Amino acid sequence: MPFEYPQTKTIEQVDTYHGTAISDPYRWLEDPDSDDSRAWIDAQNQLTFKFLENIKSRSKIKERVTQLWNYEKYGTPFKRDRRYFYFKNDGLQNQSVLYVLDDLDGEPRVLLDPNTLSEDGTVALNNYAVSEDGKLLAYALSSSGSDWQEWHVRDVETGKDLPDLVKWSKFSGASWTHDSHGFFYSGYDAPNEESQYEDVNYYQKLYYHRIGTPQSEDLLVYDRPDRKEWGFSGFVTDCGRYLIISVWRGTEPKNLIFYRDLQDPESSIEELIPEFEAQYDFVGNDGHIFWFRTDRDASRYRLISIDTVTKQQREILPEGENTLEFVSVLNRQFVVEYLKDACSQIQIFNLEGVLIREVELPEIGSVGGFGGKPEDTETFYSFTGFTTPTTIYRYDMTTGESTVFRQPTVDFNPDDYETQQVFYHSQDGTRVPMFIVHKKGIDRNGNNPTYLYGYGGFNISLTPMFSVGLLVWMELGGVLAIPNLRGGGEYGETWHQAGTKLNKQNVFDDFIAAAEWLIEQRYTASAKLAIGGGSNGGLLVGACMTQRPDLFAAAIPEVGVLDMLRFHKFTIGWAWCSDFGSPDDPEEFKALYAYSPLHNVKSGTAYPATLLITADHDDRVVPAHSFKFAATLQAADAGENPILIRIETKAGHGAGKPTAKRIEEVADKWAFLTQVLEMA
Ligand code: X98
Repeated sequence: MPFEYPQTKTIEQVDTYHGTAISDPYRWLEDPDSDDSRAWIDAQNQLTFKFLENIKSRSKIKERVTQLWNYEKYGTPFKRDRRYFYFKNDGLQNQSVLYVLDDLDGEPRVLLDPNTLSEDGTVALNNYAVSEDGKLLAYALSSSGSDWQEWHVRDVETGKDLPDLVKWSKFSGASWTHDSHGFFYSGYDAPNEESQYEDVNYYQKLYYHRIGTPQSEDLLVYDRPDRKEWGFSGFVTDCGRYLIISVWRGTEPKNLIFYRDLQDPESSIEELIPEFEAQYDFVGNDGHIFWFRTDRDASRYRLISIDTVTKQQREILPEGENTLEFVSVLNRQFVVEYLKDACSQIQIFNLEGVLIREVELPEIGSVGGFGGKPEDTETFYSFTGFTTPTTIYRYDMTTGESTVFRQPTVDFNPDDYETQQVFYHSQDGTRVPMFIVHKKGIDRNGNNPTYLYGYGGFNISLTPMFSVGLLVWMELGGVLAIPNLRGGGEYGETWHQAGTKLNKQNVFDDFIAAAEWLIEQRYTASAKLAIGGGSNGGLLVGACMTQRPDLFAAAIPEVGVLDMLRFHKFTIGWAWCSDFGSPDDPEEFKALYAYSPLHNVKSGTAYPATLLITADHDDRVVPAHSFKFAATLQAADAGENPILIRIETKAGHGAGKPTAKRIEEVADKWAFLTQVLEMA
């Protein structure tokens, strides 16, 4: 039986792009608050949730996800003065709780429990910074998953909030001056409240908030009314002397570096890297010698120093075979994370760049942490893999000894699973790595339900990680396949660029080639193959399902960018022109129009069973993308598969989503797939 979808009105809306007339009949869905849009959202959700509730396997899946999710999760501890701070989630708490230890042998105290801030867990801690003396916590809250942040300040000793409040901050951390008198942060002019989740974000400004004063008195540190696309992040060096200002222009991986000497009240802002020529990540400094991780003349990055007095640059770690991902300074040594075929490797070098030792890791996986101050001899790191729940290690920089600090117990046996990394060739011959994970001993009978997940953009690397959701998929007998597509950061900036702008089709070709390889290698068949991805990965899914509707049985595009002609008109969308190119450029328009999922839906085609996922407060990728794509697919589809859209309420792009909502969503996704892939 074909599906009966809600009636969706069409309007006459035609725009001309570089001589091509293109209609946009569902433009009215771009206003999520109109009566018509609200009625449409309700009707779609009713259809979707009715379909999902009727799936027999759903309650069992939800039960199992809940059971597995219920384990203690720790974050990596960090130290300020004599105090230790760490996050912990008991298991099913909607939001993790920030604890403080006044000294290592002391009793942990709750410093901030976001669960107390809303009934439903939709107020989340979005960012935070503890002052150098460990006495004050600046913390940013976000509501309903929005990117907007409100900064508050808490006294660590008493656990009480100070009256300070900073609003209309976005895309910002906080960095304290070492006198603990205040912190640097970034923000925007107050938006129109009615359209705050849609309006475009330009003209970011860098401010200093002085504790005990109202926001109206915050010091404007840097702004550029002549450069609407410039954004600023302010960072106080570990020595406390300098303010580093990194200037960004959207998600382009190139930035400027300015700095100011905070010791000298007469000092001005110095332009150390005055041109957008490469990426420069500030690593640390030894007086006036600043260290940077950079891709200047090094696609896979290298470590350099710049003498701010003589302006002389020196190379400390040259570009190597592996991608230099991250550097920190601890015990006056460099701790360096490399990515080797998308897996972490940790090496420690002295300040001259001489290798001291490697940190042995338990298996193929991903590392986080290694935070701390340049003089610290103790640090913490996390390790995770597809079947290894995140474990926290304490690391002694003087002996090189790792000891388990917190190891979670999760109700499954990792030995029942196998993880492998394969390499396949894409359409143009490029060798692409792919992780494949499944229960041990599955039959390569060409019939296993398979979830092919990708991202492919913005220099972001997909590295192994533990996820209860993915584990449940494998418990259901599913194969998990994650290729490291071009556009990602796995092999450096060249690999990233190979999946951007006029080369974006490479990303889709890599994903399609992964699907074809999995079929050829008899893991699965089209009838059992589902594709998924979120955000830029939602675009990936949208593009591939419209290019090859025959190749996949199911598609789950989450919070996707799907209208490639209008993405730049909402919130921070303009920032992604660095990867996508701009619809305003004739050549880039041609490339965008050729793959834009919304513009490549063909009437009379049978599309894979589709579950679009979005949320009403997603102000990173506005839900209009998913609304318009859903309406277009439903109108065009000639097959019998469901085309559904699930619109979460009081939720955003994903960050800060409460556990209860995450569990419901995973249960819905796997229930949908068990149904449409006919997994008995
Ligand atoms: C973003 O759009 C990231 C958004 N964003 C940030 C922060 N800084 C930014 C600077 C420039 C542009 C975007 C920025 O979150 C930030 C800085 C300090 C502290 C916290 C945040 N991203 C892309 C995205 O969301 C890719 C990943 C990050 N997309 C959605 C790309 C297409 C779909």
